[in-house]
Amino acid sequence: MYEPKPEDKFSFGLWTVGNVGRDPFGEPVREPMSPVAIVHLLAEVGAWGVNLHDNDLVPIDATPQERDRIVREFKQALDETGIVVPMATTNLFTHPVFRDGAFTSNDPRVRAYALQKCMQGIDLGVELGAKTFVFWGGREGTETDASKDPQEALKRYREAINFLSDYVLDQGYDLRFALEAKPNEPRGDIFLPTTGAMLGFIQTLDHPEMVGVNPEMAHEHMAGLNFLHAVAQAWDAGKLFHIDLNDQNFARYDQDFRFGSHNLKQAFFLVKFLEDVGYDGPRHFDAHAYRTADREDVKAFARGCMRSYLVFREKARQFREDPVIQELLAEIRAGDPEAESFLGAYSSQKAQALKQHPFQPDELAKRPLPYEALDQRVMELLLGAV
Ligand code: GLT
Ligand code: MN
Ligand code: MN
Repeated sequence: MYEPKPEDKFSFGLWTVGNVGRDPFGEPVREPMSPVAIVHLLAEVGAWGVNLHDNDLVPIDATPQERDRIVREFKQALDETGIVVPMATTNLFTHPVFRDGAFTSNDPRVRAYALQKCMQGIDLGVELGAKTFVFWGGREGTETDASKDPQEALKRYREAINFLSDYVLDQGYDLRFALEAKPNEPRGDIFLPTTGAMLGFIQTLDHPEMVGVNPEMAHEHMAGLNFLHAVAQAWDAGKLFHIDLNDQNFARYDQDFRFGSHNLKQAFFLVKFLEDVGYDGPRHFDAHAYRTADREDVKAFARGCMRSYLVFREKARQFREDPVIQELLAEIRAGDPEAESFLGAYSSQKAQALKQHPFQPDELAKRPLPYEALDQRVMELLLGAV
């Protein structure tokens, strides 16, 4: 019941299971794994897909011959295992050239280099079968606002995404973009810090239909926000092109914990939402194992992400079938035909009738809202007490 299946579309980045455990205070704790070895590990644990940055696979200084050999060997591992590449992206943050950003760098040579790197990353992603291309602008930001005009930065950001959209169209690629927000880290303040900000920005682009979002649970939590609400807004806008599932303590650095490891309730309501609306895109775990983990424990981490998703999916089914919850919800959500006749689309007749309607707010305020009982029942369902 909790075994991952290809139709669950569970994917991991090369950078996630391959994470060597370096942090700002300490050296790597795990041996690096080759991309081919990671593909085999993912197949072993039952994943469906692998995502990558250009340089997770092809080193930034590889010759064209080396690139072709690496890609050939990687494709062979994909063929052998049946693992697919649903998403690709560009590393615009590791090399020192991007220390002041890529698309928003103050140096036009860096901005142009970033575009070149993205076009090559897009070519690579398409060659591997990716249908989604993510942009995470971790270095697009400032430590001091003396350094950049934020409006000019947005203009540069927009021009870059427009340029690359036109490149995709020009090449005839079947590829959509997904913008991933994060409030801070590595920059002091990153531009377009939340999924909501990204959704607003997308509407200012030349090809908004090609561009959606890749919300990450940990990133919204870093900003103290409700991830489910961000995802719901993205879904409502038709923009949930991809999703990064993980976990995170609020108000911390980017922890990228195993999905379901920390905020059980948030994870549950998120899975329930994705299942209820019928989201059928990749379920990408953008997380990494604790720094204490060895290779076996990394597998436990990867299996844990998928298993937790499936447990929450089963809990969502139980939620829908639980008589106590459904009875409480029926009571809470009971309609009122007269009041409903005032709602919905405007008409001047309706407005006049509504203005004259004698409401009794004191009476309305007495309606029971047993949210305590409801929440307790949900908690007991999650904890296995019912
Ligand atoms: C980096 C970041 C992630 C992004 C990846 C895509 S890279 O690991 O922390 O949230 O999704 O660029
Ligand atoms: Mn993260
Ligand atoms: Mn992410």
